[in-house]
Amino acid sequence: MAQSNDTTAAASDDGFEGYKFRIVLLGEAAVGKTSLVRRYTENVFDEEYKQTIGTTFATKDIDVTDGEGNVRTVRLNIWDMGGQSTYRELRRQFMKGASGAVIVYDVTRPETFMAMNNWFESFKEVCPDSPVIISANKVDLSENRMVPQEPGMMLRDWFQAEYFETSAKTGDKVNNVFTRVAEVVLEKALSESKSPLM
Ligand SMILES: Nc1nc2c(ncn2[C@@H]2O[C@H](COP(=O)(O)OP(=O)(O)O)[C@@H](O)[C@H]2O)c(=O)[nH]1
Ligand SMILES: [Mg+2]
Repeated sequence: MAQSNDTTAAASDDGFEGYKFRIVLLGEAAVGKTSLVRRYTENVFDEEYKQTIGTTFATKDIDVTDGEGNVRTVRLNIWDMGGQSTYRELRRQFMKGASGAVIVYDVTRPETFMAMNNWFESFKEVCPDSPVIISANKVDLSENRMVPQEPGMMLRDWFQAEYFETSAKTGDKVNNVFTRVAEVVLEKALSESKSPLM
């Protein structure tokens, strides 16, 4: 299931008609990947850190306006990788077939910023054509912020990715990240599909 129907527009076994995209959350441990997914899909936040064991999966249907102004319902299948991400082969399997990635760092921990390039490279190795969005997370912790905006902008230019400063705690820009991912991957799928849908 994890690797099928990534950009399939036709009706499938779950009865959903429309575009479905597999989106992966990447980044170092405890940067807030699970929290961002939970904020986005359930609108909750938990202060307590529970390490994600295995991968978790969430799904959300959203209406996205395409480049021609048509509203389309898009299903995001959002995958959040847990602690096994240190195993290269598992990481590759996890990324395989992803339409896009959200790569996350924690603005209070520079080492998580330093690891961004590694995540980006390994994603591009597996999914060279899939877009990436950068999330500079935990911006609510302004007193403890160690990574200012400028290095984030450099990453954005380097990755040619959009950059959002997010807080899973307050919800700041969390919807923007996922809405933008959906828009970008939809545009890409539409521009690639030779025959029109339905
Ligand atoms: N203050 C603050 N804490 C956060 C934020 N996002 C996550 N956390 C906390 O950081 C810890 C790790 O979050 P988690 O989502 O489990 O990280 P993951 O390992 O990347 O999935 C948890 O204690 C969360 O409550 C945020 O935006 N602001
Ligand atoms: Mg997690």
